[in-house]
Formats: sequence, structure tokens, C-alpha cells
Amino acid sequence: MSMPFQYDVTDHQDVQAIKKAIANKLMYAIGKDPIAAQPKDWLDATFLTVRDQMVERWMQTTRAQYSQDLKRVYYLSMEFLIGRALSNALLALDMEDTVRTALDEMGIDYDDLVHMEPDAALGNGGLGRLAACFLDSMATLGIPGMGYGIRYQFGMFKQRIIEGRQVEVPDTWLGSVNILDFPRDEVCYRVRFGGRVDMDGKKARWVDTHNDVLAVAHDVIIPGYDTTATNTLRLWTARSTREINLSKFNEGDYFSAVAEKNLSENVSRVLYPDDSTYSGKELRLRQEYFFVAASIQDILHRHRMTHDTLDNLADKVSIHLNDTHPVLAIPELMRVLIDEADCEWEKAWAITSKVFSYTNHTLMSEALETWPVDMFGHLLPRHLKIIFDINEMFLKEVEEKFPGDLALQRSVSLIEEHGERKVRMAYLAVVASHKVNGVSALHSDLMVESIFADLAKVFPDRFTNVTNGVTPRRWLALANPSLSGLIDREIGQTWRVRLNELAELKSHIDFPKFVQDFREAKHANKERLAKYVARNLGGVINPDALFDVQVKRIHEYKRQLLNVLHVITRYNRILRDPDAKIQPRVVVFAGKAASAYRMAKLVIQLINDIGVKINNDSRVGDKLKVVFLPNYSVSLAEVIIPAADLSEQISTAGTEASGTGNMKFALNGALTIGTLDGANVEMREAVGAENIFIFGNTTEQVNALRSNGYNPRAIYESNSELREVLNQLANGFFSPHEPERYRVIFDTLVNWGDHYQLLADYESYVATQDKVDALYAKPDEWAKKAILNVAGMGHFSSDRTIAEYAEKIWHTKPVQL
Ligand code: 26W
Repeated sequence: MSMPFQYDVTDHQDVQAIKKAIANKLMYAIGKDPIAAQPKDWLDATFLTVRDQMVERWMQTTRAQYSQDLKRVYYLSMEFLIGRALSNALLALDMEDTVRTALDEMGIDYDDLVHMEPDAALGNGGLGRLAACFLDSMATLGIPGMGYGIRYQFGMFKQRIIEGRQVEVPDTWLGSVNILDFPRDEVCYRVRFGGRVDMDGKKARWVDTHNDVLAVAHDVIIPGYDTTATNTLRLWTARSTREINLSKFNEGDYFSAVAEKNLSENVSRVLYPDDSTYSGKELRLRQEYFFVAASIQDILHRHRMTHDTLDNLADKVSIHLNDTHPVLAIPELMRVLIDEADCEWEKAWAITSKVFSYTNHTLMSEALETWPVDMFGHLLPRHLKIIFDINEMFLKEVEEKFPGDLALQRSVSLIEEHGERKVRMAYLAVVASHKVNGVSALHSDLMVESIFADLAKVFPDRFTNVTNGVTPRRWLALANPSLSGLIDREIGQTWRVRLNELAELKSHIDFPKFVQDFREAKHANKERLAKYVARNLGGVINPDALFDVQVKRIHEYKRQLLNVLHVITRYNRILRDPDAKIQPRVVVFAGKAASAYRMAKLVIQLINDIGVKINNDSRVGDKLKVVFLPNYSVSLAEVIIPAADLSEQISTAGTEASGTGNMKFALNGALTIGTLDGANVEMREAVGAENIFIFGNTTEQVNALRSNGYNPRAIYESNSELREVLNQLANGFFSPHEPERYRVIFDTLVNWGDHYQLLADYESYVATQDKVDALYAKPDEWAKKAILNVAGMGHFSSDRTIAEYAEKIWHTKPVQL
């Protein structure tokens, strides 16, 4: 017998050992003398030291997963909005104190170092951040789960504000630290495009493809919190099949030799920065196929390492589709099973339709992916044929269940036939998945009443709800040390993995000392944000004012404009009656607009313009300040959210699928002002209706207005305060150098139908804001309600969400370690 390998394992909580490890990394891996090392070198050395600690756990988990032959979940997502990795890893491994002391003894400031790390911003917003929270929870629960995505060279753009306007700057995150990942050059698959389908009798062959590209794996380690369990996020990078075209190179055409390589590698170049309108660009379709084709090959390869058949695939593999973006995995798995593994169609379908499940994240028709049949057929001819075949089989099934109902067949067909023919990706996802879920109770109900109403007739048992959640590790323990330290002293530390324990805080509202400490924790976070504002914007904000915060993507349905209407209303009130007592407020906005979304960009400009006017008006002083913080990101959210008193969740009822920011705010002790939309509905139940500010029309009322005729102009004419605000927008009050700048906003709201019904909710919103002021004037009462919000958030942990997925949808069990 050979000797087992010997590893030199460093004790992760031994300060001297960690110091030595960091010094060794600095010298042998980075190649720097401590005297000459730059801050970034120290960061890299620390990263490598921490990574070593994770690798051991990672291998242990991987070995256990194989030996226990557990069912695996593959979470396919075009987006993973991870944020910073180092501080999160140190929290998971319980190494923060050790590393802090070790660095301190070497003369390096821990906090400075941690804040140097750029965010991994491989996502747009809610959907991408949800995927990151899910990875954290899957690892923490020991679910054998793996994420698959794209390693974009350029992630979400950086937002600069120049003269009040958004300017997009490329995000070159890979230029700096290479987080915790391992390049896997040997894990490499060919992905084919184009060509045609040859029929050899009944057997189809996909041939003559061109512009093929290689997908190379990068593995990111995902540590679970306080457990050995560690999962993997595998991200694909495109590499040209030929490094450069040698014949062209030899002919002296150096430029086109390199250009060809660049073109094929473009597929993983950049994240599409649009999270609301689907754009139908061919490169996007290429990206989608690229990452699912590589992932399916990889999944099957892994299965075959321990099984000699694909017959049991559905017992061992669950593939989850994060929205429709990875839906091509369905025809791709069918193709591999039929064309390459010689499965019969029926058997291939039986396997495929057991393997997949799908989450819908939006009801908005403009966001639903449909691909023109022509474009699709050019890029993926074999897949188009498979989709047609699935459709034929499916429509037969519909005919059997509902004989002669041609209208139903037309309505559920995978191919949209009116106008240009298009493939409906969401329908394909529903037809091929064994479960389809929405992301909040309301959203899941609306989903089967609206976009999938007819499909739900055919598959009544397929649809379900799994309400979103957020990871309490990043969103409370990491982001809010003041509050989490206080909670630890009060109820212990295990809320990090059993968030329901926060309910114990309910009875503590009767302890004046605790209420006082809670208020002080909030105040400390507000001071932290005020410092950030002073440093980055130069403005002074008063931490004693009420911090009223709306941070999220800028979109008309989220109604940042309604917030603006209220801010201007306040401003006018202050000017009208300068001596009236009014609750001082700081209204904070942050968020990115899709680069082609004119209205969203105009809203950003408006917020900045009213900020200039109000913040410089000496009659206003501390009573009102408006701040737009540039470049909203995961790490900025970690500073903003803990500092909020009031969380704005004010979308038109029926439009926000769930929201997850709403949960993060309440978890950090903010009160919500919101509509009965998305998860706000369930949050109201969890915290009690008396501890949340709900206003505005319900989904039913919104729909009734839409169908019975909604007249925003009548509201404009009847409400004088509102009229004043809207007139100021129309007449250039906030843009004197360009008086027409905001006319289009006035027209959209007053003359063009006000699609998101801002004016319908204005009065109720402003009246509710007045109630907010009144409560804030009683600091202890406010604090008690805020505590009850924290205490009520147990349900909104992504651990609960993932446990529900595992039980109801994936049927997976945790690994035993
Ligand atoms: C094809 C363009 C595109 C890209 C992304 C359309 C739509 C999307 C996403 C579905 C947008 C998104 O992030 N949706 C959000 O998902 C969150 C997680 O479930 C929810 O909490 C938010 O309410 C929902 O807007």
C-alpha cells in the first residue's frame, strides 16, 4: 500500500500560523517582498491563504457527494450577482478575528483591505442576487448543488453621474483580483453553432456547423456557513477553437486572423445590462446556448463517471432554470439523448421532463423571451426541429384533453404565429418542466391567472409558489455588525442559520435598554452612511434625520417617480410654510438604468436636478435633502440598507414579482412603506399590519382602473398639491436652462395614460408619508415597530426558500459529513 498524501494543514484560528501563511503566499505565490508589497498584493496573499482553507473542505464535500451518490441540483443562471467574496468567506469559516489580528500584526488594516476587493457583478439586479443568495444557502444546508453561468469579461457596467446624467463605464473586474476561483483549462467543451440538419432515415444529424467555440471552466468555491459543506459555481469562458487563424496569419493578414478569434470569444465578453426588456439580439441567443451546451455536456460527463447509463438521470440530476434564459438546455438535453446517446424520443422526453424545473421572475410581457424562428433556425437548426417536434407532441396532448379546442391550441403553442413567427421560451419551459414556480404568493397566483392561464388548464398540478428569501449571513451578519452584535448578545448567534429565532426578539421590545441599544445601532449605521456620502459626494447629511431610502433598478413600474412627486410635495410645503414643524428627512436613491431606457435615465437626471435645487435652498436647510448615490452595487447596498429608517417598496400592485430588497431592509430594522405587491403582502402578514405602512390600490383595483377607464388628468385637475408638482415638471422649475427637459414626464403622467398609475396612488402615498412622520416623532414607538420587523423576518431567509425547493421540487437530500 502506498503512503497517503501528507498535507500541511494550517490551523485556521491560529494567528501565528495564518500570519506565516500570508507571508508565504506573498513571497512564493505573488513574488513580493513584504517591504515592496502593495495593498493589492496583501489582498491577493490573504485571498490565497483563505482559499487554501476552503479547498480542504471543498474536496471533503466533493468526495462525500460522490460516495453517497446523492441527487445533485444544477442551478442554471445567466446571472450571479455575488459581490465581494473575501469577507463572506471569512465569515463562513469563522476566521475574521484571526485574519484581522494577523494582518494587524503585519501592519495592514483589515477593513481597508477587504474594501479593496471589487464586486463580482455578474448580474443586473434581483434575479442575479437571488442566485447568489441561493448558492450561499445551498452550501450552508449541505445540498449538493452547483451553479452554472458565464464568466463575463465585463460585468454590470459602472455608473457614473456626470452633470446629473448616468454615464456607463465598462466594469473590468477581472483586471484586478481573481477572487476565489480556479481556472480549469482541462474542463473544456466544444459548442457548435449554425450548420444544418441532415436526415439519415429517421435519424437526424447536425452537421457543417461553423463559428464553433470552446467553453473553458472556471470554478468558484462557495463555502457554506459554519459547515464543512462547500459547493461550486462553475463559470464558462469562451475560447476560440483555433488560437488564431494560422493561414491568414501566414498570408500576412494579421488583423483578420486575430479578429476571427475575438469574434468567437465575444460570446462571454459582456453581460447584457437590461433586466426588463428582452432585446432579441443574436449574440444574446448565442450566450444562452453557449453556457447551457457546455453545462449539459459537463452534467452528463459527471453522471457518466459514476453511472454507466443515462436511464437513471432524473433520479440523480435536477436542473433548475433561473427564468427562461437557460431554457435552451431543454432541447439541448433532448438532442444529446436522441442524436448522441441513441435514445428513443419517448424515453428522451420522459427523462428530460423529469429533470427540469423552472422559476418565473416577471409577468411583464416586454420581458418575456421570444426568438424569431428565422434567427433561431440559422443559429440552432437542430434545436428548432426538436422544439417543433415537442410542440407537435404537446399539441396532440392538448387535443386529447380538450378535443376540438383550436383556440386553446393556438394560445398554448410553443410557436407564436401572428406576425413574424417566434419561439415562446417561457412556454417551452412550462411544457418541459415538472414544476414551475413564481417567487411570491401573489406573483404565483397572478402567473396562473395571466401569462400561463391557458397552460395551467393543461397542467393544473405543475404550478406552485416558492417565496424568495435572502441570506442572513451577508445581509445581516456581514452588512450590519452593530445590529448583529446586539442580537447576538440578546438571543445568541444561531439565528444566522435558523433565522426564525429572531422571533425571540418580539418580547424584548419591553426592555428599554434593548430598545435604546437598537436605536444606537441604527444611528451608528446612519453615521457610517453619512460618512460615505461626505467622502464620495461631498454633501453633508444629518444622521438624526429620517433616512428614507429607495435603492433598486430604475424602472417605471418600480415608480421612483412617485417617490419624486412626494419629495417635491414636501419641498413645496416647506416653502409655503417655512416655520411649520416638519420631520427632517434625507431621501436616498440609488440604482442603474438600462443603457437604452430613456425614461429611466431621465428619472435619474430628475432626481439629481431636484437634489441640486433642494439641497442648495437655504430656506430648506436640514429639513429635506435628496441624495442620489452613484453606482449601486452589492457592496454599496451593504452600506445603505443598514442605515435606512424607511424602505420604499412602492411598485404598482401586480408588477413586482417579489422584491428581495424589501426583505433586506426589514431584516435591518427599517419600516416599509409599500403597496400590496410582491412579497410585501407576505411581509405584512409576518410583521403585523400595524408595523408596516401599506398604501395605494390593490392589484384588483389597478386592473379595474385599466379596464374601466382610468383618467389621470381628472386627478391632476382635482388635487391642487399634485397639480403644482406636475406643473413644476412641465414648466422647467427644476431645469431652468432646459425648461422642456421634463415635459415628457408630465405628458406621460397626465396626458398619455399614466400606465403605472402614479397619480391614482399619489394621495394615499402622501397621506401615508405623513403618518410615517408622525410615528418617527415618537422614537421609542418607531424603534419597537422596527424591532418587530426584524423579529418577523425569519420566514424570509433564503435557507427556508432553498429547503422548500429541495423538498417540493428537487427532491434532494443534504450531504452527510
Ligand atoms: C431578457 C431580459 C431580462 C433579463 C432579466 C428580463 C427579465 C430579467 C429578470 C427576470 C428581471 C429580474 O431580476 N426580476 C426580479 O427577480 C427577483 C428575484 O425573483 C424578484 O424579486 C423581482 O421582483 C423581479 O423583478
